[in-house]
Amino acid sequence: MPNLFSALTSQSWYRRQLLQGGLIGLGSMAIAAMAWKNKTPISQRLPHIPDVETDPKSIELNGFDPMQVLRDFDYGEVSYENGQRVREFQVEANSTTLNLHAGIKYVSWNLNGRVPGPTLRATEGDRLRVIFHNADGHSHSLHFHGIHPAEMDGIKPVRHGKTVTYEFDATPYGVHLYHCHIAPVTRHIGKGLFGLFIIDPPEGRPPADEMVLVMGGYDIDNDEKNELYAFNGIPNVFRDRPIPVVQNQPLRLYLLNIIEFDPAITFHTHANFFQVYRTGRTLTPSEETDAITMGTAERHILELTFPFPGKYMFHPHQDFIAEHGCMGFFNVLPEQPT
Ligand SMILES: [Cu+2]
Repeated sequence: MPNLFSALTSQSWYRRQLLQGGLIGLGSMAIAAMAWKNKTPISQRLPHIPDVETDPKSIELNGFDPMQVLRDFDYGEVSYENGQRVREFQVEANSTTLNLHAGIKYVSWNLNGRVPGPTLRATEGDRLRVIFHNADGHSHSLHFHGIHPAEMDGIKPVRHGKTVTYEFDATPYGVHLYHCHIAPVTRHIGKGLFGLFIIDPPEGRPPADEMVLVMGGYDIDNDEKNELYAFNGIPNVFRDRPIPVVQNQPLRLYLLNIIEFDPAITFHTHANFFQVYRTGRTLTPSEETDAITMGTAERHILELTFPFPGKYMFHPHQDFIAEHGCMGFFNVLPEQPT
């Protein structure tokens, strides 16, 4: 039985985030120390991250576990050049078979063996160096959203066995995405070649239990319609294994819609409202709602806190999509008395 309220785990997790984000300093350590004693407002307290066990069956069936994808941020290998922080990322395209449903095997094209690919994360102003190796049989590329020169836009095919380096500065802060941009893009994205690309503002954001939710669709029979949908790559995982979170604790969702063929969908949370930071481009929320409409490639930061323990559903309100795999629950665990 895992210790769901492991202070040590949460502290080390948060410290690691600070270190990897390059934000650590005496000030933030002081905030951390005070917050741990609950002497600061809830918005500045350290998050309690429930331990989540990896599902060996998911690894065996698909090569990855969507529950791991949830809170996994890749900060790259950090170095400094001429006073600028450089983050170097390794991304490899390949093909793997996913078990999307009982009896439905699907050959995905993916990045680093998972759908979505790694969540690349940097701070505004960092230099990004993304080393992309194409180990797959088809030509692919990595096209980043954000602002960068044309030659780094990632629309040229990278052939099987070739390696290219995309290099540019991280700007503007927000929640972005990257994806393969080889035609037909519907097919290359639909088969799994996409991921989130988070650029933190220089001043950071308040502590929260942060997680990644990527909504994707699968056109199993090549009829240009999706038959299955998923959060983080595998249908119904968070329906069958609700995401543990803690009562009265801020949650920050980095949410992307990368569903092809369906022009737009919504994202809805049960029994709660969330704050919306459109494209993550603001530090204060612009809207509060419980259902937000997102076209393909739209992404937002959503923040919410559950005041009551229990299981709460989340899903697109195009209910066909929810009923075909894009549905999950938060399992809100009671807050421990302090
Ligand atoms: Cu591709």
